[in-house]
Amino acid sequence: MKKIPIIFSLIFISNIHSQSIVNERAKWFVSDRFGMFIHWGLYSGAEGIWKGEKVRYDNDYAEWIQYRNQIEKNEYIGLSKRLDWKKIDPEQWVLLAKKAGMKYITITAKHHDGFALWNSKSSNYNVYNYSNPKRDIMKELSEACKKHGIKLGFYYSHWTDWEHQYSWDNSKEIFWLSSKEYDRYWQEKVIPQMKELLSNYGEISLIWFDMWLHHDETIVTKKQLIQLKKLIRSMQPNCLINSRLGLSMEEDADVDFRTLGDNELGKYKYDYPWQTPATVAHSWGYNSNENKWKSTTSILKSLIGNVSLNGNLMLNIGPNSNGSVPYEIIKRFDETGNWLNFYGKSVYNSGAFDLRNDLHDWGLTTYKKDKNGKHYVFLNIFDTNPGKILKFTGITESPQNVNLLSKKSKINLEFSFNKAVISLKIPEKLPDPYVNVVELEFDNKPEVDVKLVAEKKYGGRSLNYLNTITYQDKSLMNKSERYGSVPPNIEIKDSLNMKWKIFVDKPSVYNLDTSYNFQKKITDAFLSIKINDKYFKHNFCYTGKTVGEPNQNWIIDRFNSFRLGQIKFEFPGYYIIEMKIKTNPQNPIKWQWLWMGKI
Ligand code: JFZ
Repeated sequence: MKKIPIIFSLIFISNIHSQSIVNERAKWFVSDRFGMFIHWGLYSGAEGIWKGEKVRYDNDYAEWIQYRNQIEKNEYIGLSKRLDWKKIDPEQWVLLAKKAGMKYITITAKHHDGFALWNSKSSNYNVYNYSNPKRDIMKELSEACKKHGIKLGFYYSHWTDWEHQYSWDNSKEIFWLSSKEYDRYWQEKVIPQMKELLSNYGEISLIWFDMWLHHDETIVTKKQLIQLKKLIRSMQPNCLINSRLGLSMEEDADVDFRTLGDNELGKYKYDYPWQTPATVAHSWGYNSNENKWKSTTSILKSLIGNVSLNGNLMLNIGPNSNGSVPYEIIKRFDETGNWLNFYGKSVYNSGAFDLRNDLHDWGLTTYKKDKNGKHYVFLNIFDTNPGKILKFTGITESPQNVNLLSKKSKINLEFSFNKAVISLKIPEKLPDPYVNVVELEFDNKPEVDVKLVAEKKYGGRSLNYLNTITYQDKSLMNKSERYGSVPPNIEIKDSLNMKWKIFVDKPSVYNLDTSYNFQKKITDAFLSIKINDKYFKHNFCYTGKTVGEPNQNWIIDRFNSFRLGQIKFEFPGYYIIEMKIKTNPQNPIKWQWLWMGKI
């Protein structure tokens, strides 16, 4: 029998890579960028509390309350009486999505509890039988979506179902199922219900499955998954399927977009469509115990951050027992929608630009070519000094126009261009309290130099293992440890050469510092730097130990900064910084960065 890990925190997604190009089907998806997730069902009646007790377990997802608090089915179904059928109004959810600037909705048509939110002919365990008056929530929602021009998708928990006798109920490690029994669940519930969802609710834009393991590690078979996929393709050929279907790329590359982990924002640029499912607090279903809300700025940063890497954001609401959404969410959604009203061109139909997305510390860039053939690079500014100069490094031709977007009209910005740096004068008063957007307009797609290391907001450059000229194998980097008290570093056991390229736009003087950890008291390990014809040499010194967390017995190797000297650039231009580190396997060095601090 296949073994299934049961502990939630140990679960991670099988990294299913979807298609490597955007197919016709997914064109709308990569243009829309922002969607709404809705978790609502019987669990919403509990609101995160059962018999006076909070939802159990550290990962206290409120929609898991039946499983976590061990609620019997006959008691759990009683929650349908707590749901306030007079007040519940799915159209309100659609209007909220619209107001927030979201273009599509995915709702939990059936979550793990197995309860269908529509009038299902294949299972009595559905909302039509347990609402008063009888309701088909999916019908109402699909009509409201149609009315307001929002695309609709269904979340369907295929692998897990806590209701059906022969389904996977997350406790079956104790009472195993035979594959034959499981297939009964599949053929009696999953397939017929999927047929209903694809027949009776108009056009369905996507089906969102939720299996976070590869099928090899579950009771589900490849055959069953392919049956499901074929059914969708035959009934609604335009409907997208996400990667949590549970097949791997090698077996079947035909999934439409990749789903990252819950609240896992993008780190890398992908060419294929992908999406982060995210919450505003923590739970997906309504949880009355929660009060840590992400700010509007952080929501916008998550959205823009994903778009800057060709990804989408799907942000969740968990309406409560009367179908209403917490004020804190409404407020943030209003603010987000309001922002998108004015600055949405940086998000909708935009994607990654050709430069590294972490190049600048003032914000992130997005890019689009518009209908008229103009090219726009959007500078989404999170952090800048009003009245000061903001520098954009990496584009090697001058924009035709530079505008600061605002609610009234565009503000033409003064700028200067010098070979690879565009300098903008940021006004004293910025138009937006969250994220300001500057658009650089070009007639052609601008040429870039991807190798340059940009200046930080306060001047200076951090040269490290990841922003060298030559490709570096990222996997060799040691990640930060112990809550970041040990910073990311590269361990050098023999020798390593690195090279960086910078552009200096004005004559200037820099201090050169380097940071590392070295635990030996010898002198045959050294570093040398060459810039033009100037050399800097440094013998690695013993950096010793430090306490990682005050008043705790937590002693770590120390990373310390050392001054190497000063370098003067008399002329503007491109410069190469070359660094050599030499040591031997007995004396490894953990090297962190070279800092060029502007004086
Ligand atoms: C799943 C559900 O269990 C949860 O209730 C919610 O619907 C969420 C959107 O999806 O939870 C997951 C799924 C995948 C991971 C973590 C939680 N994962 O891959 O890390």
